[in-house]
Amino acid sequence: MSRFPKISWTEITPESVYLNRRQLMAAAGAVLGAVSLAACGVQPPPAPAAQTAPAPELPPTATPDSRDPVAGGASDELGDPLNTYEQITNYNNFYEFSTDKEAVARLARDFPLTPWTVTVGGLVDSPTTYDMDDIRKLFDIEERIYRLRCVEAWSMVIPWLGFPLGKLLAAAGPKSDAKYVRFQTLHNPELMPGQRSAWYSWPYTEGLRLDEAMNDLAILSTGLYGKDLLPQSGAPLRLVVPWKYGFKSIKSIVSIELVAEEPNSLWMDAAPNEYGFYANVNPDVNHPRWSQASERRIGELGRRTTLPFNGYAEQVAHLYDGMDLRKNF
Ligand SMILES: Nc1nc2c(c(=O)[nH]1)N[C@H]1C(S)=C(S)[C@@H](COP(=O)(O)O)O[C@H]1N2
Ligand SMILES: [Mo]
Repeated sequence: MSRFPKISWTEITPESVYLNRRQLMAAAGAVLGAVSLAACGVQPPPAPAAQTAPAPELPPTATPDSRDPVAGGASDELGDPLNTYEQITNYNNFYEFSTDKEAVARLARDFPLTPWTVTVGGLVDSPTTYDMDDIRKLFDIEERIYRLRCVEAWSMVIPWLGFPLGKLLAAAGPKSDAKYVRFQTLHNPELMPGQRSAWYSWPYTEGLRLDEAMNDLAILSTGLYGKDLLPQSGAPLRLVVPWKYGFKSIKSIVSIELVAEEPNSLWMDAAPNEYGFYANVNPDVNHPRWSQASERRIGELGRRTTLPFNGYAEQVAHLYDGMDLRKNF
């Protein structure tokens, strides 16, 4: 599907030297160990984010002609302008650093990004440990302009750099009993002070059904606005699933595991009545404490109507044929 333009990656990184995939696999070493899901046994109290109304918003900071020159004047396929680099990198949900969206960038500034490895394991033929250089060499990085719709009812338009998650999964070779994909963020309370909070079942985990994960829209992102990701955006590698609420787009991933059963997520643990496994953007199903019918685009006054599947129904609605999307929220 090429409704999204490819950018000339040569402008961003030197011509890649492609590793022989088998050499890489051989070098990758041992299988991902069994990662135990944080089962605190204790039911964490409802999350702060889940207790407050939709968070206060940034004042509009940009006019259309102050956009970053890298993608100057560009818009998404609906004609909506991109949010600015400034907005995208200074208004972040990343609870490992802070629950204050405007404090995350500062608190994450010194988060070390090297060395960084991502293990791909579980029910796969070829378990692999990648470092970020491997990933940048093996997968063609392209630009994808996507809307990001937070469950708190704000949204942005972001020009990501990344590659289809499905390509990485195909390289691992899912076994026939693999039905879901489970993602995990780094767990290191020394580097991520928010992880000292006992309110959540760290590390942050998320999951997708395998067919969702294989959909071309689901990407692993390494950058935005033509630059490598900054820590606050989930560097060095984060998921972006544009038809689901933003919390599914897990940041700073260290583990991707193919599993047989529907995995739990941090948000399902924290407030199962508020955050379901599917979390598809759905204006017809309200959050228990606020409406999902409309949203505020950061940088704009007023509200916009929220679109089913965040405007990507044509590409993804078929994944849910026959499902009750009120029950499977
Ligand atoms: N590890 C981790 N990933 C995360 C979060 C988080 O707190 N921790 N927040 C999620 C939420 S609620 C949203 S809306 C998006 C925000 O992404 P952005 O800050 O790049 O806009 O990241 C998601 N991924
Ligand atoms: Mo969110």
